[in-house]
Amino acid sequence: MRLAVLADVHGNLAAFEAALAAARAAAPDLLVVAGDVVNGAPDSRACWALARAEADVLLRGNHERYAFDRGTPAGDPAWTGPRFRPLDWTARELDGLLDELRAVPIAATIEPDVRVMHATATDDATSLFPWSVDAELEAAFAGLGAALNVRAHNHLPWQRPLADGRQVVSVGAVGLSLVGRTEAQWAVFTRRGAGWHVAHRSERYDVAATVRRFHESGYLDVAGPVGELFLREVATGTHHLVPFFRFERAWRREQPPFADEDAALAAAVDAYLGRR
Ligand SMILES: [Mn+2]
Repeated sequence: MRLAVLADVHGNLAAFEAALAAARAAAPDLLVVAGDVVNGAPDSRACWALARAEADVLLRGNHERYAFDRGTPAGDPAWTGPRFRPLDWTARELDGLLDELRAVPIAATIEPDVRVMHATATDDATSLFPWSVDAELEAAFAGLGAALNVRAHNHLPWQRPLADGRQVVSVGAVGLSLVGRTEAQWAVFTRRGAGWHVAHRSERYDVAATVRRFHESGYLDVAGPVGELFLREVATGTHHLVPFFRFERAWRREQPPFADEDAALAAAVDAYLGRR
């Protein structure tokens, strides 16, 4: 029994195609796409269509939820504001598909001893890292999940045992690698006796093709300054959104008032990128 798990595509079609080709070559019994297929890079619609066509099991993540809850009472009002302009592009891309996204689960039991999820078994946005304290990891899986729990969401490949011997494996990101290299990451699980062997995999892909899509699709005109930060993350394989928001908090304290939030954000991104 072999399982391929791909997650966190974030609209990066060239990366998704490369990871899918490698996953297919591994001849898995089941191919799972574990959420955050959309939002970030420009090609959310094409990535969603490819996920629907190729995945034996399709899960959604928090970024699908941002798209379908945006502008509804369930959504955060911030999701329609300047910081979420990339989501304007994504929502436009996904026109007519939002009910379909909403209908997809965040977790699934795919073998009696294997549960796959976007973040945790009951939540699509809980962050867990290799350096998370044991109590945090235990709390996220207390009474939940399976012998093998496969998650994604934080764009880092790692694995840790729980105190009771169950395993938590986090898979890296297909479309938004944040490990300092531009690569499409996924994982393959092979049953070995009573347990599972995991191999974290990474593929080279045509990063320049994805960068061109940012410039040629019209995305940057809609997504604005935060869209530029997504472009930086894709192009470099390093964090820019979290460092920017940290930078911005300090930077804003030194600035005069701005005419509006779009202007403030544009100036902050310019300052962060060293353009003024
Ligand atoms: Mn996520």
